[in-house]
Amino acid sequence: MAGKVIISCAVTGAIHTPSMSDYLPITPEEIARSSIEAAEAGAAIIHLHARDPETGAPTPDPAVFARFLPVIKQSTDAVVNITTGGGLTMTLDERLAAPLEAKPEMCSLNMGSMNFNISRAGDRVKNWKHAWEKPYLEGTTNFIFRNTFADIAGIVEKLGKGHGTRFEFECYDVGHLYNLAHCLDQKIVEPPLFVQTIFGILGGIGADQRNLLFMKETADRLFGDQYVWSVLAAGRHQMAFTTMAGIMGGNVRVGLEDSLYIGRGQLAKSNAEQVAKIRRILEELSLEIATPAEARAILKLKGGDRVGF
Ligand code: KMH
Ligand code: ZN
Repeated sequence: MAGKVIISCAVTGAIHTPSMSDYLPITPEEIARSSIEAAEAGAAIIHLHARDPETGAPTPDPAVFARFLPVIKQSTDAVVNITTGGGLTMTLDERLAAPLEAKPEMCSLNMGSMNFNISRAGDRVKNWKHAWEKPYLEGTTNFIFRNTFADIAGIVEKLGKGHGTRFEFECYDVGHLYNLAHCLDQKIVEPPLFVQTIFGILGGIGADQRNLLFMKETADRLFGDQYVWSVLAAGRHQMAFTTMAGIMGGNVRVGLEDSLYIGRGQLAKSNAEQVAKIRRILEELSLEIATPAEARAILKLKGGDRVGF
């Protein structure tokens, strides 16, 4: 398994809004179909948020998740990873409602409180489809994405200890790596740690190549062989950063949550298109793609038959 690259695909997220791309999956049927296509294209892990089927607004409603989770499970072998970050207006209890019902193999776990400014994400939009979109984005100039140490420990307690869920540790800056190292030191979290280093969110570390090296060096120093490294980068940096991660021995995340584009000025028509592109690049570089079973073994996951959906 050594050297196999795990491709994660984050299919819809809570950053992009329906007016930014007609290809963003919104309804449970669209989210299921897009996830299945991404898995067929080579994604071993599907990272999921839910949206209100009418308005496309991010929703924490477990009933909406329940409309696509079983469909994905029945149609693919991919690891289902549910967000605990939710959407930018949700309380922590709301963020945890669906994961606690679904008890998935994997959940995201955001490793620090931070500014999370996506107010410019809609700059190219000429016609807004829904009234919520513009204020949702503009409101993030005054938004703190809350993830205190107590919040983090509580999530691990409820989902990790409670249901055997393991985590995609979302690290948006160097300090988040140190927060995770503290949790490892305190035995709050257990290795192997799946560390998702994130570049290019306004409020986190910038998408500068030297930062990629710096985050990797820091993670190596803090976690040694106790971690599995993955990279995502926002917007136009997505493919370059994931390619560099592959070359450096890391794993990658793509998907319309992180970027709506497939090339310069060209909207991606599906999540699968992005998965196929990074797969093609990695295979051209003689790297091998991990299957879901290999991803489960690498990350020590409990298995797709031990979830609540
Ligand atoms: N939206 C990404 C930058 C989460 O879902 O918990 C990070 C993310 C957060 O995926
Ligand atoms: Zn997410």
